[in-house]
This record gives sequence, C-alpha cells and structure tokens, in this order.
Amino acid sequence: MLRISEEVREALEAGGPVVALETTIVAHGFPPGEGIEVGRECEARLRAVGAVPATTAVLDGELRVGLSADELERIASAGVEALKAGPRDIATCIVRGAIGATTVGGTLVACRHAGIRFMATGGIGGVHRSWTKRPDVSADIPAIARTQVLVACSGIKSLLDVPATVELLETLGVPVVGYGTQELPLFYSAHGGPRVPAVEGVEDAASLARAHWRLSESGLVVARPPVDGFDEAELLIEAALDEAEAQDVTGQAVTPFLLAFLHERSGGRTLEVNRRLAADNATLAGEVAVAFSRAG
Ligand code: PSU
Ligand code: MN
Repeated sequence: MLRISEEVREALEAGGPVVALETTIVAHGFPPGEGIEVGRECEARLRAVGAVPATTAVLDGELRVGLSADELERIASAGVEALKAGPRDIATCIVRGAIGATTVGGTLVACRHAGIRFMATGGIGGVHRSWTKRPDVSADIPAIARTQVLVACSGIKSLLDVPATVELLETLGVPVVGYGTQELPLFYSAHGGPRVPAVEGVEDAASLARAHWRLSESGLVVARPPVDGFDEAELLIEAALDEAEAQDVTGQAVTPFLLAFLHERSGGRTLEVNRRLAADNATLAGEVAVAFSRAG
C-alpha cells in the first residue's frame, strides 16, 4: 500500500535530507490551475538547498511518497475532484482507488511509515474558532503529536483560534517555536500571535529536533514569519467566517472555502503571500534537514 520512490528511498537509506510535502495545498489550496506551480516551486526550493522532495498523495490504490512531475500534475489537475486525504481518509482513498491529496496530517502518516523527519507546508490546521459550537479540530494536530517530524510552516492559519491551538499543542507536548522570532507568525501576517520560544537559525532548529526526539514521540512546529505579510487579513477573515456559516459550510470544506474567499476578497494579496510563504517554508525545511543529516 505504501510506495516510496527510488530517489526518496535511496536518500533515506543514506541518511540524507528528505523533506515531505503535502498535496492538499496543490489540489485545493489555490484557484484551479495555480496549485501546480506552488507544488513545483516547493520541490525546486528543496532541491536548490540539497534536499530531496518527497511529495505525498494517494494514487492508483497506493500511498505514494515521492512523485514524478507527471504524477504531481495528475493531483493538481484533479483539483477539487481529488479527495482531501487526512489521516482518516487515506485507507478509503487506497481501497476506492481514488486520488487523495494529502493534508499535513495525511502527510505525517506517510512520514511515519517512510521514516521521514521533516515536512513543509503553508500553515497548519488547528482548533477552529467555532469550537465551542462544534469540536472542529484539524487532524493535523493529533498527527503532529504522534509523529517525530519537524513541520516548517508560517504558524497556525489565523482563520483558526490560534491561542486555543497553542494551548492544545502544549497539552499534547508539541514544541512550537518561532524561527528567529518570539511572536508566533499568523500565516498571513508576521505579527500579532502569542509569544513562543525562538530558535535562531537552522542548526539551532536541527539541535532542538534531535533533543526533542530523544525525549518524545511527538513532532515539533517551527514557524517562520511570512515575508511581506498581509496584516489586514483579520478584517476579511471575519467576513469569510460569517459567509461560511451563512452557507452552512462544515467539515473538510471549511478551510478551502475560507482560503478561496480570502484569495478573492483580498484582490489576490493572500494568494501572493500564501504562494511565497509555502516556498520559503520549503527552503527552511530543506536547510534544517540538511543541517540535521550533516550532524547525524
Ligand atoms: N497550508 C496552506 N494551504 C492549505 C493547507 C495548508 O498554505 O491548503 C491545508 C493543509 O493540507 C492542512 C489543511 O492540513 O489545510 C488543514 O485543513 P483542516 O483545517 O480541514 O484540517
Ligand atoms: Mn475540520
């Protein structure tokens, strides 16, 4: 059920730097036709720093780790036809032979089976703001809690209840650190998040990961502030959440709905920030993976 590409397998056997990438961002996170560039750019950023990309998806009845250019294209062109594959959904996609675009949580399942220690994404899921009405908590969170993977991201998506998510990650024993900052980035914006400890540089991040994995089965979150963030996102987020409620959008559809709403209403500003931060986080994950494997 698990197929690891030859390039990824060889790199893992040699203890080399391998970084997993999700594909929900490719299939569902951007307007039709635009996700493919994000996926390609993240892979290119990894290669540029000497890391091997391990993009994950469910294809042809297998959980795949490491995709060819054509396979990445298949996921991208499936778009919303691809199922959103979180930890719950992977088996269904395999058994049905459906295309599954992995979330962060789904990617972490692949990492656990393949033995990959690093991944990159835009922003992780978390506790949705409406959690007092419905306990909508992203499956990314328990997956990070049970997988020894460092997740490079730009924090928790600010569409969520960020302080509640930080509390939950503490409960689960998952370190959340800022990359060169003590202010947890808020995905679209570098500022306004809760205070967190900082790591200073890639060597520091690699050492923290190594020490944490001697002590714990859990992952860690390294949050890098977006460059040229969009600090006015909050006003639009409230409108997006109202619209989701008015249209009765629930479950897995919530996050793609909110992202699409913001991309449209911000005149493409959130799109631009999201594209850039996803790529920059890939660079960061690649650099930390390289530092980690050198020290290994
Ligand atoms: N980061 C982005 N765009 C995205 C996501 C992350 O820049 O679309 C996706 C990831 O796949 C993450 C998912 O796992 O959003 C969270 O969805 P949910 O809240 O339904 O768990
Ligand atoms: Mn959810």
